[in-house]
Amino acid sequence: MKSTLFACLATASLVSAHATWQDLWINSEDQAETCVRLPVSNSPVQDVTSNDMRCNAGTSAVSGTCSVAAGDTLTVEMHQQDGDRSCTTEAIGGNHYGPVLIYMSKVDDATTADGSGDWFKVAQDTYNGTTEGWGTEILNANCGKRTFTVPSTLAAGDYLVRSEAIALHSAGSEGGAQFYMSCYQVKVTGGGSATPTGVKFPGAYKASDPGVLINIYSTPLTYTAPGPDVWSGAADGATSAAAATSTAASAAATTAAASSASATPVAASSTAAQASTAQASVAQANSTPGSKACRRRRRRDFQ
Ligand SMILES: [Cu+2]
Repeated sequence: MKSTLFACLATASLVSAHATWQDLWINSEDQAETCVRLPVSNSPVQDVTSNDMRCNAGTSAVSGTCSVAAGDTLTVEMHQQDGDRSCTTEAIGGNHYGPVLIYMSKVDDATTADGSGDWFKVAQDTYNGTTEGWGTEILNANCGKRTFTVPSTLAAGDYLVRSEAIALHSAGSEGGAQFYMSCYQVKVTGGGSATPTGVKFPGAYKASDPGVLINIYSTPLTYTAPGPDVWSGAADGATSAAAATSTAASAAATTAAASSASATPVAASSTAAQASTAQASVAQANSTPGSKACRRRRRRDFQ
């Protein structure tokens, strides 16, 4: 017990909270901030009816667009402070538990688009009831990085990529959920003819959605992420089926997850690999001394 308490206190002293999606990788190539609409602060959006739900508050289009081939991977990267990409600092503060979701929206010109079009979901890490692991914990275990595959059948053209983390530590009352998102400007090359339909921001989420208004400290906990399902044409569209991995696959994924804590993101080449990597990362996050035991104790300590 004594060591658990110590671990909790040690963790608490490191927690500082808010964060910003700020970097992008194309496959294993670091684009840093060249095509992100960088939020003006690391504070969250909390009004789901606001236009700020599209690409964060006070952001505007930038000149850079990152080019990626359909079927290749993008990695979005979050950190607490702009420019601090250290893997020794949690990507998003320790008690900011919640899902990580990634959307795309086809636009005429990524350097001018306002985000008012249709958004479809291409990836998400929500909550794993078996390991009691959240998407934000997977993110922290991977140095703020989340890799996803640009759907190979997607029509070529300009897109906005919207990465989002939702912190639910204070979501037990309406308006308490914290939304952290950034838009990246990309141009997809190759691909097919798919133009998935989607949802609008604002509009996709309601303050009363079960994935937005929720006491995450209640047990047993089940969780349904807000917004649509992951588009079936996306590599992540079958994540739940792929989650049942063999011991061998999990062991391999653990190695991959461990290496992803360094500078190069994991280039998941298949749905199964990505899902098992996520599983391994959750296990890794939850193996931190006292992490699960601390969670309930920490819950009122931070905003
Ligand atoms: Cu916060």
